[in-house]
Amino acid sequence: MQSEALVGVVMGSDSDLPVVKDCLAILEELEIPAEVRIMSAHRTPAQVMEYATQAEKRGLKVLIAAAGGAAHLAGVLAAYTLLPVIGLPILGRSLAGMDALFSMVQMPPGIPVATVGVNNGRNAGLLAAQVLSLTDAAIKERLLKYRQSLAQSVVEKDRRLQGEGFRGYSS
Ligand code: RP5
Repeated sequence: MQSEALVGVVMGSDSDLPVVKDCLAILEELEIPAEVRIMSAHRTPAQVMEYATQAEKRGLKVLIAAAGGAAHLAGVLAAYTLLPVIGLPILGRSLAGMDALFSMVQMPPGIPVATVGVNNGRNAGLLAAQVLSLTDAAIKERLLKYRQSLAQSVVEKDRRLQGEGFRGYSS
């Protein structure tokens, strides 16, 4: 089925949703159509394969894979598509998220996964937006405005710090 979405966000479990929400929120803020699915490299491997092999034909341009633990989701998606795959490692019940981080970032040569920090859903969305901005001037413009707003907030904090001093300043 053809998709309106440009970004396909896949998470290994609904327990990943609190982090994935940050990713979906920034995509929404940047007006980038995205779809979100629950699929597991371990529990529903056939669906993951089907999704990845159809993704490009359906019109998706970038995939984001969120998973925790022995997080193979991003790597398996990447194995079945030439679309760029962004890995979003989720902090699990042990090992401080290092298990998921290494599972994604340490892909063997040949099948890369562009991995963001543990639980950094916002960066996963932004990186997807930057990929899309290479061929979409409107998205690029919105990303530039986003960067300007980030800079502005630092400038305002500094101004407040200078006025209130470090003892009076509350972050
Ligand atoms: C991974 O296992 C999921 O991405 C999730 O982060 C983790 C735990 O899944 P649940 O047991 O909460 O469903 O596949």
